[in-house]
Amino acid sequence: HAAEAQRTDLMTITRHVLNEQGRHPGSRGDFTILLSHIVLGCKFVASAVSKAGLAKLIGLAGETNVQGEEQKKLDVLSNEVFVKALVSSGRTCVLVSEENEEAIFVDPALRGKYCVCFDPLDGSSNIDCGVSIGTIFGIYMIKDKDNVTLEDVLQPGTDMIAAGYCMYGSSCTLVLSTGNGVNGFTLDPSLGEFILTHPNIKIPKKGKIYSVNEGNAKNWDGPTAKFVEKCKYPQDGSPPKSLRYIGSMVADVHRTLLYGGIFLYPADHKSPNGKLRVLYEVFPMSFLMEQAGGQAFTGKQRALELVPTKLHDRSPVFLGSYDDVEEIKALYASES
Ligand code: AHM
Ligand code: MG
Repeated sequence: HAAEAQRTDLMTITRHVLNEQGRHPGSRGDFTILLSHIVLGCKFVASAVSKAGLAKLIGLAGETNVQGEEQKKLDVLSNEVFVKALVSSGRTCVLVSEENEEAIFVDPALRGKYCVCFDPLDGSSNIDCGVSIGTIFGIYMIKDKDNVTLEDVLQPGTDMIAAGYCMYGSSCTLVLSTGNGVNGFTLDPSLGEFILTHPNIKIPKKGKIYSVNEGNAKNWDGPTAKFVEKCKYPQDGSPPKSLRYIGSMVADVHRTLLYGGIFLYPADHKSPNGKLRVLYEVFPMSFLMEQAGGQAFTGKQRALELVPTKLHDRSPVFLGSYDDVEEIKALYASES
């Protein structure tokens, strides 16, 4: 009867977070309110993404529509929705978005204590062919909301209090950690609610998959090249690993989290800091990996211990199963 009970006793994301927050004495529901505004943004994007093909045809987004009005691209539209949802929550004081050069300081009248760093629509080059894309977010608490500066945003990932992503794929999945493990929720479109479907996600200790853009191989450094060579031609009698690379970070990380393995966006001679952005790509995903029992490494240090100096700083990243990340760490250690 357990399954029957689950079907009628729906654990929505709001209920889950309220339960979690209820354990903190003095909690006033601010985080729950903030999250419900993030969830609203995710639902909007999910709906827009599912109509993206149609929209092209009938002009909902993209080019000029039938009325001849300029329509916004999906990533620009998604960004506006998230910024407005976050500001109107009354719980944020500063926002960092991949789409905005500068940080957004919320009007003092609407200020709350949270800082949210986000990529509203990551992997947007994949939209036109229907491949999974996602939203990534990391949340910090600000010390003094009346005196907030850029410095408050340039905190190490270890200071994050929550992180997550929403993947717009064959189903819409929101994966969240508030620092107490990782949980996955799937959008039930008929209810418009995210329901807990993946409680307490733990990444397998060792994986059978590696995920990297091998087209960059000629520019890789020694340890990355050696690691990938070992994935393909293991010397210890183990079978070679499979390669999976979607080119959409949320989808590649989601698979890594559920199936195990390692995702790499390394440095190379052309991009010495890799490609992915620290505040809203590397940090949230590293936080989730650690919370699921995996690791995240930059080639030099634990990824979450980086201290960004600029809003859109980049860093190489190797994240995934504990043992697989140990291997790349050993290769970098033996090189220096
Ligand atoms: P974007 O923010 O411009 O969409 O770029 C980020 C994306 C990630 O989703 C993905 O992991 C990476 O770029 C793929 O890069 P590449 O095409 O160089 O392999
Ligand atoms: Mg991005």
